[in-house]
Amino acid sequence: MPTNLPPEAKDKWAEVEATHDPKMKLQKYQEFLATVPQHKGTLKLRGQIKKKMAIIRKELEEKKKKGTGRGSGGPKLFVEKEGAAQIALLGMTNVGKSSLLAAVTNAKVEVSPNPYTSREPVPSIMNYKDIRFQIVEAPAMLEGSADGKAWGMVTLGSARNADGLILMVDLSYDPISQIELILGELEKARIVVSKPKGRVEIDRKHAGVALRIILLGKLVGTTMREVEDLLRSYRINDAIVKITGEVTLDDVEDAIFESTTYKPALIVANKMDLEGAGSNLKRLQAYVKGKMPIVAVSCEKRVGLEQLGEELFKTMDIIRVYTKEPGNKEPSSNPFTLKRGATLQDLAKNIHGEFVKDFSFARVWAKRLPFSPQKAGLSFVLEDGDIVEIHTK
Ligand SMILES: Nc1nc2c(ncn2[C@@H]2O[C@H](COP(=O)(O)OP(=O)(O)O)[C@@H](O)[C@H]2O)c(=O)[nH]1
Ligand SMILES: [Mg+2]
Repeated sequence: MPTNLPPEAKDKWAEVEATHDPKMKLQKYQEFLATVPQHKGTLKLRGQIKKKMAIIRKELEEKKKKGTGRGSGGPKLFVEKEGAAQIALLGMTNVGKSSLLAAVTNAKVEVSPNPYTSREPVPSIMNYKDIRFQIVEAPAMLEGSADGKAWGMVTLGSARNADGLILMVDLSYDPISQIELILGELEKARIVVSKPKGRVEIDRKHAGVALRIILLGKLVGTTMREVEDLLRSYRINDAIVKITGEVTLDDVEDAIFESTTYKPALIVANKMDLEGAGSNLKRLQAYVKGKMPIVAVSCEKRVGLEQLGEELFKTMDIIRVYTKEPGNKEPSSNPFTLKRGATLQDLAKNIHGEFVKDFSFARVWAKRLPFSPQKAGLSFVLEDGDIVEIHTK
C-alpha cells in the first residue's frame, strides 16, 4: 500500500537522513512523524520509525547509565563486523546457543542451565576451510522481543545488523512452536528469511555524483521515470540505486526507509541426543519443507557440527577469490570473500577504495574458462575459487 506522503514529510525525511547526532536524529524523527498522515498506508512506516526511535533512546539511556560515551563498556547493542559474514544466533533460552559457540568457535562462553544468562550480543569466530564466520549469540528470543520486551531490542538489533541468521531450536520439545515464535518476532521487526523477488539497494555514499539508477532486473507496475521521481521526491539526488529481480514502486519506498530486510537463514536443531528428538526433527522437516536448511546436532555430544560450516557457506551465498601479485607464482592463501554475483569491480573496491580508479585490467584463472588466464575487465563476474591478478595503470 502506498504511503502517499505529502511533500513536507519527504522534506523532513531528507533532514532525518542528513542528521547523525543521535539526539538530533531523535528530534528529526519526531518532527517527521508529525508530518506523516495517519492512514492505513503509513501504518507500517510509523511503526518502523517508532522502533528506530526506541533503539536510539535505548542507546542514549545506556550511555548515560555508564557515564561516558562509546567504548565505556556498557551493554553493547551491536557488534563490529569481522570475517566473511556476521551471523546472528537466535533462539529461545536454554536451546544451547552458548553451547554451540563453545563447540564450534573460539569464544569463551558461559553455558548455563539457568535461563537468560546472555543479555548482550556475544561475538565469536568460527573457521571453515579458509573462511572466518563471525557468530554472534543474541540474547534469548521470547514472545514480545520485537516489541522491546526485556532485552528484545538487543536481540532484534543483532539480527538486523547481521548478514545472516542461525535459528536454533531445542529438539527435546516442540520445535515448530519455537520456529514460529522466532519467525513471528522477526516478521514484526520486518526481518524476513525468505528471499524476496527483487532487491533495491540505495548506496548514498556518493555525495556529489548525480543520481544513477542501475536496472539489472525488472520493474513491475511502474517505470524508471516513476522510480526516479519517487527517489527525487525524497531528495535522493546523489546516490547509486541498484535494482535486481522484480521490484515494485512500494519496494523502492521500502528501501528508502530501510524497513523490510532479508536475511538468509538456516536452522540448527540441537539436543539430538535427547529422548523424542528424532521424531521432533521429522516434524520440523515436514514443517519447513526444504525452505531452509536444517542442521541436526548435539552440542553436548559433539555430533553433526561438522556440517554447519558447509551449510553456512551455501546459505550465505558467498564466494572466495584469491588475489595474486603480478610476478608471483602463488596466489594469496587468504581469500577475499564476496557475495555471489560480485564482479571484478566489487573485488577492486574491497581491496582498496582507490583501486577501481587505477584498475587497468585483470588476468583471471578459473576452471570454468576455456583457457586461463583470461584477460578481464571490471564487469567480469567472479566465482568461488577464482584467482585474480590485477594490473593497475
Ligand atoms: N542434552 C543436551 N543438553 C544440551 C545440549 N546443548 C546444550 N545443552 C544444555 O542446555 C542448557 C542450556 O545451554 P546453553 O548453551 O546455556 O543455552 P542458551 O541459553 O541457548 O545459550 C545447558 O544445561 C546445556 O548443558 C545438547 O546437545 N544436549
Ligand atoms: Mg546463552
